[in-house]
Amino acid sequence: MVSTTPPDPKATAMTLLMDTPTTALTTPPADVTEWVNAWSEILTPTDIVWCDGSARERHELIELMQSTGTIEALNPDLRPYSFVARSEPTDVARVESRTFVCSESEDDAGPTNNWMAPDAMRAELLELSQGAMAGRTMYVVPFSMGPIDSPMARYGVQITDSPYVVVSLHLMVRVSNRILNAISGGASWVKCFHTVGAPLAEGEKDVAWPCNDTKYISHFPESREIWSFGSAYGGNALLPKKAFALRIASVMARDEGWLAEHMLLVRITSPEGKRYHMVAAFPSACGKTNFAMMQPSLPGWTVETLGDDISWLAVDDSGNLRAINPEAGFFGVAPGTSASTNPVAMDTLWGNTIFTNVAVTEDGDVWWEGMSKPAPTGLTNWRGEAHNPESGDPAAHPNARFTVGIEQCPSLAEDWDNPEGVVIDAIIFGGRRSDTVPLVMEARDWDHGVYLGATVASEKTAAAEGTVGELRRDPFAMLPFAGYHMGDYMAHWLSIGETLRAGGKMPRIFQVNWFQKDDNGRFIWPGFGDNIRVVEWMVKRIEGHVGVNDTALGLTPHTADIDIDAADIDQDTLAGLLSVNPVKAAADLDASSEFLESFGSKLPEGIRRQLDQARAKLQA
Ligand code: OXD
Ligand code: MN
Repeated sequence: MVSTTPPDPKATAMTLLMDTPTTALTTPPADVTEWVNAWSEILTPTDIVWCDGSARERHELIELMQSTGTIEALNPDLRPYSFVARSEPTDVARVESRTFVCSESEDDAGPTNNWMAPDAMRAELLELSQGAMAGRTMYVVPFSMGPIDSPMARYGVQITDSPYVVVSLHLMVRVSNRILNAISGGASWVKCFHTVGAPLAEGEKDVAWPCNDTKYISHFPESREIWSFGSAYGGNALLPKKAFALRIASVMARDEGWLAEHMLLVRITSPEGKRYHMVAAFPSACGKTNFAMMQPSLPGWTVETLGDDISWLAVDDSGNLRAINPEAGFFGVAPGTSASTNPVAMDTLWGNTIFTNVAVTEDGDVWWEGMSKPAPTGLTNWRGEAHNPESGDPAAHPNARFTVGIEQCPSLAEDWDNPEGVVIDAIIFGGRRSDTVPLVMEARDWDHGVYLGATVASEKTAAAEGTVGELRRDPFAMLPFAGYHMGDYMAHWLSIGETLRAGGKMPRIFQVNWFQKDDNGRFIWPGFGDNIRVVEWMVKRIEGHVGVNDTALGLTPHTADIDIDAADIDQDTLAGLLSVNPVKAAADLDASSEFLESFGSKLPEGIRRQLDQARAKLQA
């Protein structure tokens, strides 16, 4: 991007800490240029800027957004080179009701996705998009999901009229000209079109957060395209994240024989120095970022961060399951993050961070519910108004977020960018359940593990619109993210098991639930750094050091095998957390079964067998 003003040296020094190496762009690839020109004719932007991912480009956009009021600088002495954005109150979360999978056949989208015929969706969006970028700049952002040149990486280009989105992409993914050069060399790419859908008339003054009441987040799996209209928020607008790395990538993964999953990725090192790599799928806002940055409470254990939200997994030539994190940054939920729940995240956010919908303190720093108690006085709330503590309203929106580059994370594994990825020892599924699901269970084998993933349910959080607390079935934490029929998706998981059985190391599969509550509605398990106690048990299982109870639901620990020394919990309480209540389990099985049966003939035989076995075990 051509600069008009030289960046401030102090700011540059900081932004350079996390700069993406760029390469001079030769000529943009013909197919990308053609696509950009075709959209430009429809959208009629004032100008087109090809982005290169450089610190200078980011700095210019940050200055531009400060001048339009999209972001405000925080106090540089407290939060250097960091900014707060306040969204429109109608644009605060993923809108699942406006998210569509437009496969050629409705059957391919399945009952868990909204579907519209691709031609009808294109026609509708083309009409809405006529002149939609008038008065705005169209940015062309080339990016790689995964280390550039990794065999597991996939490329994309996003066009957008939102500088907020461009800067967020700089922090979240690898933006670089190198991708355009790779595309010129024949690499395939995903076409990501995004507009906030808020054209400006001649001379019209812009608003701080342009968006449109009409929203569409539409996916065309066959042509590997995403068309997003009307929102500038998170997963609706940062298309490489949920739209590409999960919905479109899950289809690519089905076609090419790998897995694109809503999973964190960590390296655990035991006191003996042995390393284990684990992925864990929990629904949105259920603690993936906290787990990925865990500070273990057991001495001698370390957790290194490789990813906090998305993992791509593939069986390598030796038959082992390998994983990479396709992203390069965090778009984390701020409320609840504190020096005690996630000190690593707090350190990660020292500066160079865009905060969205958080509260701001009198001295110009950020604040959100759960960060400290009592709340400071004189807060400005997420809507930019003086916060009234009497109102009962939170000062920060419950889905307030931080956007920050991964390299600022103190617990980041040194080799996080390794194109080879890491070999996975354990896969963990989990949901937010007040009761019914024990603290931890191990699957009997791969197929039972797939069944545990298939039957995950979770109480809803603020990450998407809807009623917080309501229980919903969320298989593999992928309900809003699988880009094709959930029944076929389960069959694909079963088939990966077959491939793994044929050769390499079979990862163990576990299910966890950190969220059981007592009669007063308080969480029983201490969670956070104490979750290492459960991980330690998993490692003992992997090493064959401990036995299990074979319960109706799965293999549970002997109470004595979970180390609760110096934890705020006693043996009886732990025994309760590990126990299976047959009445609740039977009711849950009925609910799972009804949900899974809605897939009809697409429900794989392997899952149906597991349902039958679970019923037989519960009745025994
Ligand atoms: C997220 C989500 O933003 O899952 O990661 O909603
Ligand atoms: Mn997520």
